[in-house]
Amino acid sequence: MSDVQAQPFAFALRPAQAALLIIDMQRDFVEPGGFGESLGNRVEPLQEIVPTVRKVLDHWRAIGGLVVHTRESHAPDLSDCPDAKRWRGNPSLRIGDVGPMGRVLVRGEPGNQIVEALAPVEGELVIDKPGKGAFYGTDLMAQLQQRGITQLVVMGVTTEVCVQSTMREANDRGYDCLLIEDGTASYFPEFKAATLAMITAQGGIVGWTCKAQDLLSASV
Ligand code: C5J
Repeated sequence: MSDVQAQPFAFALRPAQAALLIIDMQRDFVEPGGFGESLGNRVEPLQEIVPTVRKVLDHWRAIGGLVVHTRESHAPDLSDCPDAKRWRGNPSLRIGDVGPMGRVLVRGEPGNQIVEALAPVEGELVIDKPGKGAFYGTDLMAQLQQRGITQLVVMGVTTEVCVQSTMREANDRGYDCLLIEDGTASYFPEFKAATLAMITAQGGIVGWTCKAQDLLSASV
């Protein structure tokens, strides 16, 4: 067990029972021309975290830890995409429409792939999730239980949407979550800051946060 210097207090990491969970680092959200940009967002804040996410990923691979990647995605017939999600707002591209990287948020399309620098390797889990939380409509919990995982080290995008939703779902299922502050990003920096604050408030009501370097220094 290693104590990671974290907020609101040290996180007692047990690497053999911890998974690295990387949320939705897919081209749709991170690259220009994708869904995120079509919603009017600047993708640069998401691109900026890629080197840090890669550094932590390399470290986790080196210590032999379980890596789980998620992708927000829907079946080609959109049977798992509620109308309420598809028809909300007035975006230039809706889920399922054809954009510069293929059909938006549809499984198997180019835009739905994890960005090249973080591409999954053999032995890593890839969870396709139709919702914002990674536990909804997926077998993530069963996969974690099979491997004796009780702690989640979390990175990815976006901080206040899929990352936070996943951490809250994980809380309700009994997992301790440590979010890497410089390994997560939002299109709205103020939402990221608010999310980090609300996660650690009230004695870590949702979980812990730390810098990537704090994790790297502790889990050797
Ligand atoms: C969004 C996500 N922002 N991965 N998805 O719709 O946070």
